[in-house]
Amino acid sequence: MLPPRSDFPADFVFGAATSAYQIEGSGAGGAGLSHWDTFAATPGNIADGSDGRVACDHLNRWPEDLDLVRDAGFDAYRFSASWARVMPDGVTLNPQGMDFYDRLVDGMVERGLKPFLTCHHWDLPADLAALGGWQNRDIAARFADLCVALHDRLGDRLASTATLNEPWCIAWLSHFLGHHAPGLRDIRAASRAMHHVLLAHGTAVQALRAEGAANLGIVLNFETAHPADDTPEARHAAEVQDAIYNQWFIRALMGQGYPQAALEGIGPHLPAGWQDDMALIAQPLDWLGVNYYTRRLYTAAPGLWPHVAEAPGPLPKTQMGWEIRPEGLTEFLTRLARDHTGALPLYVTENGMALEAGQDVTADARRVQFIGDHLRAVRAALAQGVDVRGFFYWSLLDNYEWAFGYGPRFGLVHVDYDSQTRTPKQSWHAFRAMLAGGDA
Ligand code: IFM
Repeated sequence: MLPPRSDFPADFVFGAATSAYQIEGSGAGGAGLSHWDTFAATPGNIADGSDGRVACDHLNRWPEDLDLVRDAGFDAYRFSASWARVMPDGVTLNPQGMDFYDRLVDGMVERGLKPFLTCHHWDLPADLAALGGWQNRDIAARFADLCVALHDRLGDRLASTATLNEPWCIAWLSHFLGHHAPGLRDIRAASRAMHHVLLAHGTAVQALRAEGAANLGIVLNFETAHPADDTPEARHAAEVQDAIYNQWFIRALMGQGYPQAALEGIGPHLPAGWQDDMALIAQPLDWLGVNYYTRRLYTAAPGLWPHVAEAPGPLPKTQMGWEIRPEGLTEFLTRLARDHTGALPLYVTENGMALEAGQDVTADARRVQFIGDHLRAVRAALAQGVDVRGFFYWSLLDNYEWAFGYGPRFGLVHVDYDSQTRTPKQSWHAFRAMLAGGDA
């Protein structure tokens, strides 16, 4: 059961979220190659050998997809712009690409949906990746140019603009753990990316403000890091993991400096003079986006820093193997307000679960339960006085789950990738009933 809409403030925003590379179809519309196209073209990187060239063909089917957002009764749609579509080489404007987002935003407005833009959700143009991507300090200026170009064309209709989605994934997951494009496992590359991604954010916010842009934020992901047992070693491992994942970005953004437990390993590899960038990184924000999915258990690993290894957890899991722990969402929302963000409005910009393909495609009662439990977790944070302004389900559609390919299905709407038929699942109907004010 989903909690009734009346449990939330009258102006609380309910939405569904997607990202460009995961749904649009990257191989059309004058787009350049992104580093996800090239990463996916390299054998062994993607579980099923797939890529995002067609994905959900949203580039052509977006009116039907926006109808699904509207018909569920959502207030808002969170989407991202593909950098390689807007600027195929990362620099030069592609009018055809920008026209697509112009039509898409018009389509949202026509349907009464608030457009929540994310300027970058991981599909870095391959030409910029070839210049070092997030390792190269110049990325900050290039990214600011992208954000300003998007604002100049779309800003008059946007309800909100986020600079980046999940900088931990852009930097650490992609340059240290090697799981995402560009697939590096290199502490120096990762450390530089950890800093430059924040520098790019700060540079972009400053440039956007100069253009008169309003309602600016950034979307961070948070994962509960618990010790796997009660040993000091496991407790230390969980603290280091928490510092890298849950504190690095928010502390820098709020002018609190990088956490010492992460600086121990990352500090020696940061670009020279990084301290001079910290004021620019800590630009005032209008809101923070919080993505929350799971908690993980950690134990000490021998060998090299960060001495952190993941241990299996006992809780029920999603298809991704992610433990389901809704109270972690309440904990993060209250912890953020208490330790970092104060009165800054928070949005849950992503929360959702994957189920396998092949299960009864639309009878996703487990997902309805998952969403209900997490909405109740948001309600608990509201009851404790945290200023949470909205909740976006990830994702509107089944889509390309990055290195996992098309196996995991997070959607409220099933997508048959052969026919591109969309079929709303039980969870979509549950949202529709709830948002219409009935029982879900
Ligand atoms: O699909 C991703 C999304 O791109 C970013 N946040 C997490 C989702 C599920 O893994």
